[in-house]
Amino acid sequence: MRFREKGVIDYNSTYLFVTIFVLLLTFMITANKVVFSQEESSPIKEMDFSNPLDVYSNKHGILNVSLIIEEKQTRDGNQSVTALVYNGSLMAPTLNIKPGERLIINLVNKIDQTNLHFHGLHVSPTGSSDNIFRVVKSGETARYVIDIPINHPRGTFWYHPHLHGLATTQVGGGMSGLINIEGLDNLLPSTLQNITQQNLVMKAFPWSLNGSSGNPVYKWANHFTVNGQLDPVINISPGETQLWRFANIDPATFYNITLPGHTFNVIAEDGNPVWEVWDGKNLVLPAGKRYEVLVTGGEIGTYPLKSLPYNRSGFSPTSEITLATINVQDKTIAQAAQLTLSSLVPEHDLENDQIQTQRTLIFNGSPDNQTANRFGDVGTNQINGKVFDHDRIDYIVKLGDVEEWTLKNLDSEDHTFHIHVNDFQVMSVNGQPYDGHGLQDMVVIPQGGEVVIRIPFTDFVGKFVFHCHILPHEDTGMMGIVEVVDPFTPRD
Ligand SMILES: [Cu+2]
Repeated sequence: MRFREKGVIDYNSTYLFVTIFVLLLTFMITANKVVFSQEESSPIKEMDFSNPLDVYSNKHGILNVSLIIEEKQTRDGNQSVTALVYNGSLMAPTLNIKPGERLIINLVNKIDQTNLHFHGLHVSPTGSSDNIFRVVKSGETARYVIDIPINHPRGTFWYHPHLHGLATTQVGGGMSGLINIEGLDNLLPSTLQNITQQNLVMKAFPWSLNGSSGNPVYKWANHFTVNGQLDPVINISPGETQLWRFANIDPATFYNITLPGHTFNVIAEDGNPVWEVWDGKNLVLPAGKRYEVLVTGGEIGTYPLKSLPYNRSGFSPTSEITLATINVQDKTIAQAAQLTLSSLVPEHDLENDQIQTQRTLIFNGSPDNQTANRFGDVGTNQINGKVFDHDRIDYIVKLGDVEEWTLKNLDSEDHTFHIHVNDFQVMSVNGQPYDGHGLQDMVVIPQGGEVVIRIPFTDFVGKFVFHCHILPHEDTGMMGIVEVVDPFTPRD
């Protein structure tokens, strides 16, 4: 379904009457029972697990969309499940927009307080833009206006609520959707510009909100969906090259994906086209991570897109699971594309940039300081011995500075690092120099290890956050605030 601007249609009154009657009938049927077009493969009865709707900007360069948040009671086997959905579907709409355009969202909130974050976008963190300090109260409608810079990287991003303490249950309840900044294919050689593109959006269900003590708790999800479906079939021809967008928009699950007999040619990471294309046999996607890859169909047959066990986090499947089935079929004789591609954008290695400030951030859970939070978790997750405080600014950074941050993990499980607004380059992992392929907004901090990154703070002033993107860790304190200030403008 496309929300492109349509011309005026001149109905006569009979047509209009019939149209209104049909629409009313459709509404009455769907309002009474949420549509489930994928009943057999739907892990949760009576929820719509069909492919997400695609919405597009209009000819004036504006994408205007309403997101209505509702709570839906449903069942998973014998268990009662509360789902939190945008526009009635567990797969929220995919927002397709181009650099230089404006995204307007009317967020209609029919649940507890919430807000909205635009993960990975290089946009203003203030006012009605990507401002996670904003609170949208129950019953309120809030307007978000996001201006995408004309030079914004083309790639895959996503949106989700970002209210401290509620992020796990709201994202886990279903509230997350994809943003595609269009035009990545235009950076490919002409022979690859019209290839088939597919989204592979990973989300695990259900994250129950129902706790025995009356407090909501999250529980381990056991259904791993791709595009809202269990084990969907994805078609490709032998020798055909397709562009796949992998996105993990789950609150905490780590995936370690592989496709036997095939290689992923990574052309973008976290929405950043790479300056050096690289080949991966398997890709690790912690919650929040995106990779865009070229895949070329192998010999005719069916292949499981698998997630292999990833044992360095408490939030990953412990056994191998099949996420989707890749069907290589000889439907059309594809012309084998020449994958001589080496880069999509000019290299800008921050290795040679002048570093203004170095900082060290220590990530750890603190079992000695156990306090139960509202989710029933015990323990507090901290950065530099401090839990998140929305009234405390942890770091003040000058606009235009490049900083080097050393991220240390003292725990016996992996954490991740994500920062809003400005992406970073990974310089080293566990003391070994890292050959960065471009910028990224997510990195795994290995258990007991350390990662050094460099962050250019460009274009936008204001307050925003950095945190572990395992949302149960963020909700229990593993988050801090940075404020970017313009040294040439006096502060209030
Ligand atoms: Cu963590």
